[in-house]
Amino acid sequence: MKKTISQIVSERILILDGAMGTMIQQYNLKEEDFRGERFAHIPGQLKGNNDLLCLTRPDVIRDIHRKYLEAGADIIETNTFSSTTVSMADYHVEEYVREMNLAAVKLARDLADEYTAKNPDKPRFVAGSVGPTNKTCSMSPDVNNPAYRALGYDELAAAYQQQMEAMLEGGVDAILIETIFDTLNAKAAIFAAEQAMKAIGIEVPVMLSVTVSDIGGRTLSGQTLDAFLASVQHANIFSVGLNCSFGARQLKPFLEQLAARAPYYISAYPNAGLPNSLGKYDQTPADMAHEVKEYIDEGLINIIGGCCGTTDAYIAEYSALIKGAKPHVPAAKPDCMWLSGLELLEVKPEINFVNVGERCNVAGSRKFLRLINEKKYDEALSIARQQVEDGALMIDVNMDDGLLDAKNEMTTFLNLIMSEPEIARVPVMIDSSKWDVIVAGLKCLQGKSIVNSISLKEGEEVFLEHARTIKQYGAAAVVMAFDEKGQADTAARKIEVCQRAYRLLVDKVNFNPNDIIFDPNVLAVATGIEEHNNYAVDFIEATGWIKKNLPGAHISGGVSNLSFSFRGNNYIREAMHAVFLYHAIQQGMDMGIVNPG
Ligand code: THG
Repeated sequence: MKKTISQIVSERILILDGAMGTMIQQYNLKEEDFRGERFAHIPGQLKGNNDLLCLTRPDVIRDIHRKYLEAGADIIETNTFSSTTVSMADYHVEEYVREMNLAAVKLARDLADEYTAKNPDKPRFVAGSVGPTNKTCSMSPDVNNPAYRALGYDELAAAYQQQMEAMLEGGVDAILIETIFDTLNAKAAIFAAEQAMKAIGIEVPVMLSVTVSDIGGRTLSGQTLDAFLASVQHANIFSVGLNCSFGARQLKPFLEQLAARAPYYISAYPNAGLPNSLGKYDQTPADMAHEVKEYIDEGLINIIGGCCGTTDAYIAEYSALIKGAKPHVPAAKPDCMWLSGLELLEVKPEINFVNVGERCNVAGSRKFLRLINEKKYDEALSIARQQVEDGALMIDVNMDDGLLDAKNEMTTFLNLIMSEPEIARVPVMIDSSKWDVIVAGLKCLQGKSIVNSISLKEGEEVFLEHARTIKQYGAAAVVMAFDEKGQADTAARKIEVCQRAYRLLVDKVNFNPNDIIFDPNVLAVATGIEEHNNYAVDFIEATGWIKKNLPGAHISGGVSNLSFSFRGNNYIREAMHAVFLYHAIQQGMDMGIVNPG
């Protein structure tokens, strides 16, 4: 039986192939080569549509794969970087996407198998190349309309799923989502990979490779690598790494950063140095090998290859370098909650308390409601910005108002936030009692967010379904102490509901316990009704119990609810909140929706 990538990767460093584009250039192909007779009728230019060569000049692609296999590559990538309807629409050939992927996989598969048969001790693998497409889900192409998106999450995920289903049918050994410049595109690809694997009934490892666009080590969409890791934490990932961006030397500090934190195998396929003034890469194979050797000597990697400018001559250098080298040992999984916007927010015991800004809530702020009603988004954004300036580590966004199109407003506002780096820095809590509003929100955010909220109000089935969806989109969840019988008010009821929800989430959904945030209901006290007077104490008691008995789970609450009876009297309200938090934090409350000002 041929060993799988997963079996071999812990034994030795694997060699991935080099660039496809650079190699294709060497064949000096013409428009007729790309077009063939088959695509004579397609308008516009087809030259440059490298993926189409799988259909029109398969001999060229086969030749390139063979060169890389000869050079010692363990893994070759299919020539499918742009083979999605989204990218192929530019060339008017989107209807051929499935066929392109099937043909591309077959070319690589046949050759890989041929080389494996020749030397079974060195099995060769095929990774299905999945590029970021030519559009971004997190940014607007229109400077005058920052809420606009040229591509939506659903459309992109559907395109990826079509591509990946063909790849799986063709027999790839892995799916490689590469040159990630926008984490939201990557999340749509991960989502699609899971759907495709389910539909086809074949599971293969999913590999991720990010490209950083500046020396600060951020993606084009502005995320740090640590924030990126939080965003994809929900997925079943085999390896993560970096490609393109820079040469091996310039990439190294970022690779170190990934290798130190990512609980996956690490890959790298840098460019052949930095491009010269003509855009050409002139680092020699020996120079590049010298730089790559540092990665290997320092135990940073498991999979090494090449990107722009590299050829089989570069890849041929690697066999000698990896001989006897120790593969990287993945970092341990985090034992705390990771959240992210453009930056990482790690919620660990040493962090005393996470302030979640409450003011971007149409039900909690008359001013915010008015601004959204009047479509004064600039001013509405300044409320978000002010909260972050005042120390909010996250912001809660709620558009639930009977007279608003909540789904639309949520999408617009979250898209706008993404264009404001000072706000987008922090993670978002998507607050709605309407499920479709929450899902719409999840499709806008590249970071790892919190869904606010789910509960057992409508029974176990709906609860489990919502939890599974949240997990699939990669978010944490606020779980309200609410069940079929209603809102839990006493400590005993709060404990009963939270314990039941915890068991369902952990046992049935395999939800990460660190991603569960219980909200045992901060209810208003001193309302004049006697039964309400112990509500705060009940919350605090339940908090202590949950913290001790439900490992990993966090505790949050809407603090301002406590003092609703004293609306207008902020002096009293603030004093009540301070006393409440003093006791609740001692019992383990570690998050709270508050007015950070
Ligand atoms: N748990 C969870 N989510 C929540 C709540 C909760 N989301 C909403 C709410 N409760 C928390 N947010 C607020 C926001 C504002 C106020 C209270 C809770 C508030 N607002 C002033 C008032 O109504 O007096 C606003 C005055 C104004 O500026 O208009 O008190 O419990 N998971």
